[in-house]
Amino acid sequence: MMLKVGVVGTGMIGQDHIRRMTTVLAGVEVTAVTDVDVDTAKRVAEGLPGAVVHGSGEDLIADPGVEAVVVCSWGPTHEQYVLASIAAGKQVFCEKPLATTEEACRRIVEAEAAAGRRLVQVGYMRRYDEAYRALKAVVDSGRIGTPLMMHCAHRNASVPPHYAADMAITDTAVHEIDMVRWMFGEEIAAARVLVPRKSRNGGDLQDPLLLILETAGGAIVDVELSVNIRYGYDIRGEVVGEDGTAALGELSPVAVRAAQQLTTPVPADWRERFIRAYDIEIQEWIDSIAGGGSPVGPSAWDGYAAAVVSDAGVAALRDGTRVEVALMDRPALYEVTR
Ligand code: NAD
Ligand code: ISE
Repeated sequence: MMLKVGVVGTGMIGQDHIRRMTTVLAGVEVTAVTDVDVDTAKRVAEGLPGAVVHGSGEDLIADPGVEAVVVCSWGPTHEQYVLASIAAGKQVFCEKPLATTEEACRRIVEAEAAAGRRLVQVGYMRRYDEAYRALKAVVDSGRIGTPLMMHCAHRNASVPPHYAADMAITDTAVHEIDMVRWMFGEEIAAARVLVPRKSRNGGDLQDPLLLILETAGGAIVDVELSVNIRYGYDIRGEVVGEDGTAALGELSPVAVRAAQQLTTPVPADWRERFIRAYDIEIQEWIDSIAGGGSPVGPSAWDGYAAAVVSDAGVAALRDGTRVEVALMDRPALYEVTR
């Protein structure tokens, strides 16, 4: 049986997920697409025999030919499509962030809890990345002792024109926020932001930033956010434990020695760096919900918790202060997470 999926938002990641669902993954077909940019949606649909182009996300969600929804539109539009999917009783995979504010995520959590079953998965794909999984396995094994600190770097070669000041936290650092909660198995308790001098590559953006996160258990994580670094897409992470350290390895499968130089390629962007992680993430989502099951990946609660920390990060950036994080009580639906 093929799971019939409708995609809301046919931009960069929407097209990338459509490519993997149609040429890489099993048990899925894309039966409908929509985008506020109708021409883009129509062009994408040309490569999808039989797919319907809908005039709105709501129409797509109501389509009986759509069993599950993949939301790949801009962050501020996620809430409306996730809530509409829950109301329709349809499974929804929502690209990160779940929504761009705590209040919006809370409404999603409350709607899903009222529905009484998991219908939402959030696209935090680092949890599926081989290197991050290997790093977590070392941390969980106790081999480096209790983790005390983590150093991270999140570097984008460039960002699109609609990338606004807060997005360094809400759209970029939100990956580290989710990853740290998962890596340490703890909530994040407070955030601060340090502002170094500005890169000439960033235009009006304050770029780079240094986000400091404190976990509930007292570990400290620093995250360098450089979103116009030009040389490529570079994601780093090193956990410092009591007895040792563990870091994400160099990811290139090849190193070239020529003309007195040693070179290894740097990925161009997230599509290249995390290609396998996205494949595994979406395949596991399809497999978990096919036949009426529930998703087991990052939940609406994870999306909510990341948004609360991200709001704290935005406030810390604005006010230059340390901002504490306070989460609502976790509904029983989310007691079991992985
Ligand atoms: P994009 O601008 O390339 O594409 C977004 C598309 O959504 C555009 O075509 C736009 O016209 C459309 N859109 C905007 N508002 C809409 C609405 N109300 N209804 C329907 N369509 C609408 O952006 P992108 O890079 O593809 O990012 C899309 C989402 O995916 C963002 O939430 C982003 O954070 C997320 N993302 C995740 C990753 C990841 O690593 N997991 C990587 C890139 C993007
Ligand atoms: C983008 O939306 C992503 O999610 C990428 O993984 C991240 O590196 C980038 O900074 C975001 O804008």
